[in-house]
Amino acid sequence: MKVAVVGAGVIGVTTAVMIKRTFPHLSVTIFGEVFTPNTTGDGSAGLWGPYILGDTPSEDVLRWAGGTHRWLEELWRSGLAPEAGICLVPVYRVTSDSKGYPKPIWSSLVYGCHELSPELLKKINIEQKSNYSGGWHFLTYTVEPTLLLPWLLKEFKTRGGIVIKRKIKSFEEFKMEGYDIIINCSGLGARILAQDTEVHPIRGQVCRVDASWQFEVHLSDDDNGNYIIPNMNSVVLGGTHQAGDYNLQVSQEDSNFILKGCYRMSPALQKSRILKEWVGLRPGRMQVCLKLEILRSKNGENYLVIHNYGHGGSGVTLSWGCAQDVVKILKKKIFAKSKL
Ligand SMILES: Cc1cc2nc3c(=O)[nH]c(=O)nc-3n(C[C@H](O)[C@H](O)[C@H](O)COP(=O)(O)OP(=O)(O)OC[C@H]3O[C@@H](n4cnc5c(N)ncnc54)[C@H](O)[C@@H]3O)c2cc1C
Ligand SMILES: *[C@@H]1O[C@H](CO)[C@@H](O)[C@H](O)[C@H]1NC(C)=O
Ligand SMILES: *[C@@H]1O[C@H](CO)[C@@H](O)[C@H](O)[C@H]1NC(C)=O
Ligand SMILES: CC(=O)N[C@H]1CO[C@H](CO)[C@@H](O)[C@@H]1O
Repeated sequence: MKVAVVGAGVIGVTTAVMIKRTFPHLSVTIFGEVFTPNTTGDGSAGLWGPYILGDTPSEDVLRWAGGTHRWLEELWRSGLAPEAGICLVPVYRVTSDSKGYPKPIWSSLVYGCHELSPELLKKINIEQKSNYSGGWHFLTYTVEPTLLLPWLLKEFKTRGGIVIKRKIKSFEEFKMEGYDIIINCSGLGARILAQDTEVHPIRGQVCRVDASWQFEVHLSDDDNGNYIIPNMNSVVLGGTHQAGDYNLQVSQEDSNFILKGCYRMSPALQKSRILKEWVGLRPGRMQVCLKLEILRSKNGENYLVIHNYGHGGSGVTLSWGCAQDVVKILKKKIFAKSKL
């Protein structure tokens, strides 16, 4: 059996590793046009947290995000954090919404999640010149895709996985090359490749600075909110989320918004050095698409596709949990009926 994984972003790579680990004798090949350090995840801070997921059902979000959280915990605890780029960080997640911030559905997945007291909220509002109506404090992980992806690709290759840099024009190519199963992890590329016009770009611009003293995450869920997310060797300041915008150039207007907002939240950041500005296009969708589909090729043969795309602002957060579901589909629906 030959499996083709389309996509070398955080979704494709985690899925491919998971398949190779579970079914060591399968031939698994990753096809990608873009590889790390140039994928959508590479510019992100990789903070764990459901964000911009349309109306993806809560039980799916919890299962996928929970699977990833437990995986990060395992890696962190077993001392693999430096290679895989994982940090355990304290997070303040706040809102200015007049309804306040109801208890997040994912609160039991993170560590020590508790609501900010009115006193603390008041202090933060004075310090940050803000008007937050509610928020939560907890600990969770960041996992930097620029470190995670090379580390996972190395494991994939060590286990005999094949990696090919190539643009796929049509899924029919795979049938011709003798692949039995295609896993569709093409992110925004699914718009063209899978003719799914529901997938659309949600542009995000961020700025990386050198601020070794900044350990806390501050994240505002407001529409015009900013965020500060420390990674191992730099701190990510954000950010924008512009739906339908394909512009990959750094915009001066966005830079001003990011720096002004983050300097207001944490004035000490004015002393930090700007390392890099970056733009990425999140694969937005009303719901994450993760399902098996049997398609018919031009010459009338059936072939199997498992879709795994459209992870919006949470691709890193959902990656491992989604990969687990792809493997579940392979086990139950495909390999149960055929001899490997
Ligand atoms: C500014 C910003 C900050 C973010 N912060 C976070 C965060 O803190 N936490 C979090 O969880 N998420 C975050 N995200 C979201 C996260 O980055 C994305 O959800 C995730 O990277 C999507 O991964 P992906 O693998 O689906 O897509 P991509 O990384 O875009 O990968 C798609 C892959 O498919 C390949 N492909 C597509 N079409 C074809 C084709 N026709 N032929 C061959 N290959 C093809 C591409 O070349 C690429 O390899 C952030 C995003 C942005 C922009
Ligand atoms: C990433 O992009 C840069 C700039 O376009 C390019 O030089 C580099 O080869 C790319 N890296 C990979 C691994 O494709
Ligand atoms: C803060 O929010 C409250 C309640 O939503 C509102 O009445 C007030 O005007 C806001 N203050 C500022 C400074 O924006
Ligand atoms: C060939 C292929 O995989 N196409 C499918 C990708 O996903 C979308 C959305 O589910 C389908 O409509 C395509 O047929």
